[in-house]
Amino acid sequence: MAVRYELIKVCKQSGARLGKLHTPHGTIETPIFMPVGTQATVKTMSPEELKGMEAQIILSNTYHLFLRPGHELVAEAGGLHTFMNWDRPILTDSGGFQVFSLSNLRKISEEGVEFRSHLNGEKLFLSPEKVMGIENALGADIMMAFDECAPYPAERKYVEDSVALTYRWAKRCKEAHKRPDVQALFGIVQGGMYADLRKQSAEQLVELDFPGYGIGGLSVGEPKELMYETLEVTTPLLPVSKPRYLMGVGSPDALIQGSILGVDMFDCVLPTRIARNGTTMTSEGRLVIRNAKFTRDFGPLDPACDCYTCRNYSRAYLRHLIKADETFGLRLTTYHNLYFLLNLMKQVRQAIREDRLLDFQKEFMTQYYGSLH
Ligand code: PRF
Ligand code: ZN
Repeated sequence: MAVRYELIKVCKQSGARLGKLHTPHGTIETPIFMPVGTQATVKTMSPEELKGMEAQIILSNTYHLFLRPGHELVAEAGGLHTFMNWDRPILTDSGGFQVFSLSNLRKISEEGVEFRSHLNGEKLFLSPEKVMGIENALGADIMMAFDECAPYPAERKYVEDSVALTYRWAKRCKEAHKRPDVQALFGIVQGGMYADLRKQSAEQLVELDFPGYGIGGLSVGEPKELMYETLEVTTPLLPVSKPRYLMGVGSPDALIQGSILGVDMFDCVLPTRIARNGTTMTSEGRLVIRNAKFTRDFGPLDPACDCYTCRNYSRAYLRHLIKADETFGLRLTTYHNLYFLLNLMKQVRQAIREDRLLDFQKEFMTQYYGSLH
């Protein structure tokens, strides 16, 4: 078995889980936020910088690396870890989401998905077997099964079929996975916002006995309350002894509430994406650094933050760099935003340790959103 989850404790106040996930490239502490490195790089950050902010695991994408530069090339380089010079754990998503959100002219069949590349229009095909071949070639510590993520809203009949297909594909993924001793394959629970379909999907996947479970199909445009309700009926159906990963979710409030509902892993492009247009996350909420009111603000971006950016540069300087389209500005805001979320999760883990995650949530929400939401 490539990964082993160790449950350290459950927060007496909130029910959140504190754990460790042991992988071939080291142990990560959970709940955890995983920075996204779609193209085998976390945009603008070097691996040394990621280590400096204490990133423990990063995520990459099968869909993108399959299109460019191709998984054979990454394998030829010695795998993704060597190719990108990152020696800590990596998780690869399967493309089950990207193929639906990015590619053109998708045709889904029992066999797989035919689509056109969003880069050059080339006609391509992905099946569970093909995706396992790609993820085995990339060599991440954790690989995700090929699933179908239903859109929101979606008719019940559509979601029923998508749950059934996701199950059959998960079975085929498990059979096609060549290196279960060094790469852990996680199944993905779907089911849209239908509680009974979530239950069906979770039961089917648990029966296949994966070393961990993704929770997919959430944060696809539904109201946040509905996401939490759906999550609340899903996590109790998953084995206590296995990690749960809420896919594509990473706003500060969702990281805390997701942890409370029993999630161990999160990823999201939000911190890195908004950083590049000058939006930052601070202890007092979002701050848009381009704003004219920061022209002569020579104080740090976030006085409560001790990251490299906040220790060394002013809001005025960051504003200047971002307005002048300077690369260094993108790097500084990206560094801070990632540090902010990694640090938030560190505080979440400490609060679980001390059985006070609900108190922490209340404090954080008041400070960050100015209310309890
Ligand atoms: N499936 C996969 N990747 C994902 C999702 C999913 O449902 C989501 C949904 N938020 C993000 N990334 N394979
Ligand atoms: Zn900072």
